[in-house]
Amino acid sequence: MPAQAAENSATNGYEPKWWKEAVVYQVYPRSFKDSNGDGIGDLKGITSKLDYLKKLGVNVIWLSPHYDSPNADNGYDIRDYRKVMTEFGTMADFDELLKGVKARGMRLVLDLVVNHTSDEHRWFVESRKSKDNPYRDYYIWRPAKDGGPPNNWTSFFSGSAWTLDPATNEYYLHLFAVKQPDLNWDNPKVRQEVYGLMKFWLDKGVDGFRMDVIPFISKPAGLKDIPPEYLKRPQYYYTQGPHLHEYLQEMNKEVVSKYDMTTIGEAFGVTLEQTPSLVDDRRHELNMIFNFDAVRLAHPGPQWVGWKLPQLKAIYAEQNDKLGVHDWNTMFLSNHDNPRVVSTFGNDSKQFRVPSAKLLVTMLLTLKGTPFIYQGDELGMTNYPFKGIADFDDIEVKNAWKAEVETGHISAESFIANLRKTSRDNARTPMQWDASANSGFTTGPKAWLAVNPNYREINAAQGEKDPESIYNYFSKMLAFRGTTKAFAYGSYEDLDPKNEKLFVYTRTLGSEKYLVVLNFSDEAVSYSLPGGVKAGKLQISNLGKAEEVTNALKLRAWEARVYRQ
Ligand code: TEU
Ligand code: CA
Repeated sequence: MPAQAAENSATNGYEPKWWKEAVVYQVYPRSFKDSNGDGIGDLKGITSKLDYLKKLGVNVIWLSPHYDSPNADNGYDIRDYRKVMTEFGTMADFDELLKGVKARGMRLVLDLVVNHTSDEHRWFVESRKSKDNPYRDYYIWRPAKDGGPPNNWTSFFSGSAWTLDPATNEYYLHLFAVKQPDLNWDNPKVRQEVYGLMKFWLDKGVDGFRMDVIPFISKPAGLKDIPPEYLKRPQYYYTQGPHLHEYLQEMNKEVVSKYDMTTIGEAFGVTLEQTPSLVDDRRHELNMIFNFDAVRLAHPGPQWVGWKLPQLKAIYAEQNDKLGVHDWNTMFLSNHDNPRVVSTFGNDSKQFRVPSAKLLVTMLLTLKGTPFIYQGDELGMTNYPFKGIADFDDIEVKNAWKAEVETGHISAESFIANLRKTSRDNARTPMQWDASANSGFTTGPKAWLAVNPNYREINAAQGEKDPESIYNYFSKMLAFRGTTKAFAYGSYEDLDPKNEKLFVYTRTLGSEKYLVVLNFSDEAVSYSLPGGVKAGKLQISNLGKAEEVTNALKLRAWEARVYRQ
């Protein structure tokens, strides 16, 4: 046996790493906690809630962008990478937050948004001035073609990905909003700027980066038209740039390899087949990526299509098959770009919200891959009852309204009905801290986005007080996972992939074997474990004590159990 493999026999061949054993909690600063009553969450607000996060039991905090920004896309349009967004506070507030995170033995991961900047970034302000400006080549400029945009590329926020700039009468590329011009990574100066700003934050002591749409940094050669088969899902085309791996390896050599840090690529448009090319640890590119197959199962495109349990299981089985000991996976079903996890994959009715939210975290923390929890999931926060276009803030929604509803392609009713299930704003409503006005999120008269009206029942104060709450169950599950290496490194086997109601799987590390049984339905289910498997000793159940069993289980609606075999 090679030395390395022998060394890693206790971890099933995986090289042990802190980021493989951690659970990450995503904070969306604008909606987490407002400290000064202006209705906008801020860094001081986050610092004031670090004890809450520590008590919950998460190890790493990922902060969505906190940099200076005109907020065309809530901070994903950065004006100055070395400055804190004024609404969020000052650099001193950031240093205080980082200190607080470290003092509690947690880690901080920042968002690195370097596929594009804001159009108000100094580089773009210069770049658009003239064709011979020293910053011209920091972005992607092209002349018109046949009196229109240079190619057929579309923006994720509706319309062409090209905007004509009158100053020089050329088009610039923006895969997202008009105010988010794409950087030209083929320019070595741009890459050096990025490495410099990464070091700026790493030298302060942050523990890594979640990299926004990182597979888009190298554009497909020749900027040709999107081929017809990709037109509906251009993200699978935009990830085909020829230099992606070269740039990530360069970034690793110049920055990442010099720090004890983690890298998580947001890999919208990357297939599972392509994944090892980004995360195989012998390639020195990224530690792990977000694959969208599971999170977008019910809405792979803009339209809600629903989902079935065997489809979700098939995704996890395939991930398990296609990723080897040199790769690593992530597990997540929610973030700031997706609707609420309990509303999408559970059942957010009065009767089943609590058990289904608990079931979902049982699953996320016992599947293979580093779990990511989105703020408010620990309270079972739900989608928002949107009534009309005025209820939304998201630029994606506003642009789509103009493109689809105002042009008469879609009726207002069906547009809003779809958004109630799919909109990003579902996840962006303020954290529900307590039953006081504006859910205790702000002391001011108005939060930047309306609080979900269910905050009087669903809030952190309730969660911390009630021993049967979703919050306390999360905390128990997090502690369990934290002390059980089999959930990080154990092998995975789905015992009944076709079952439409139950998800039944094992995680095995050496002699340690766990059986997870999840009832994803509104009904009780009687079930005999396949192949005479015995359930073993019950470790955790989301519905309190379950009957003692050998191999015939009676599961209540949305019941989740973990056994040690
Ligand atoms: O998201 C890009 C992405 O992959 C999509 O989820 C996208 O936001 C949208 O849902 C397309 O329909 C990242 C950020 O997470 C998102 O908040 C930003 O808006 C986007 O990049 C641009 O920076
Ligand atoms: Ca504030």
